[in-house]
Formats: sequence, structure tokens, C-alpha cells
Amino acid sequence: MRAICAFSASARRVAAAAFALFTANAAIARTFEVVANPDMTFTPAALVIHQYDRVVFRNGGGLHNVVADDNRFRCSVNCNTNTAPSSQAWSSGLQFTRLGSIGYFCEQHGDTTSGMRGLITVIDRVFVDGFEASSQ
Ligand SMILES: [Cu+2]
Repeated sequence: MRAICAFSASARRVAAAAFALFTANAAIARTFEVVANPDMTFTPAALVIHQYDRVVFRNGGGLHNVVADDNRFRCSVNCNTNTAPSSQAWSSGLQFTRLGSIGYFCEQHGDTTSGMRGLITVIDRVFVDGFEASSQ
């Protein structure tokens, strides 16, 4: 009986710590905007975000979409059913959970190596949480 109680107190502590970490991450996750420009560039062309942040892509003018080099996302009006290059004033976004760099391009004006391209680098937030106030 005593052993069971000790175990469950320990399990409660682990669960509480996991929940605290989860809510801390959720509270500081941010949303960044990348604009597809009329001059066939993305602004910012290179963006560093933290894991679990969101990026919203917005069409600032022209016929564009956004496609990951490894095809993990393809977005324009949305990121699942209406993803072809579009000249609408579209805006669509996604959350980035995988660490590392991911290049992307507009299918109308670029490809996986040249033209209208951008880069998103996702870094681990565990090591920066204490320094949020001074981060970009
Ligand atoms: Cu384009």
C-alpha cells in the first residue's frame, strides 16, 4: 500500500512537470509572417523561429504559392485543398514542430534550387526559454 502511494505521488510530480513544460511552450509560441512579394521575393527571405512557432504566409501581390523543398507543406489559399499558385490575397499558416532548416519556393517563380525562394530554420526552444526577453 505504501509503495503504491509513493509511486503515484512520483507519477503526479512527473505529470505536473510535463504539464508545466507544455503550457510554458504554448504560452510563448509565436506567429511570424512571411510575405510573397510582387517582385518575386519573400520577406523575410530567411527566418529563424523556435520549435512550435507558427509561420503565416501571405500574398503581398502577384501569382504565388509556397512549397517546401521536401514537400512537407504546400500552401496558398490554404495548406491542404487549395495550394496552387494564386493571385488572391491569400494567407495561410502552419506550426513548425520539426527542428532544422527547411527551404521553400514559389512554384510559379522558383524551384528547389533557384528563383523565388525562402528559408526557415527551426531551433530548439528548451535552450532559449530563459532568454525570451532579449530574443528577436
Ligand atoms: Cu511567385
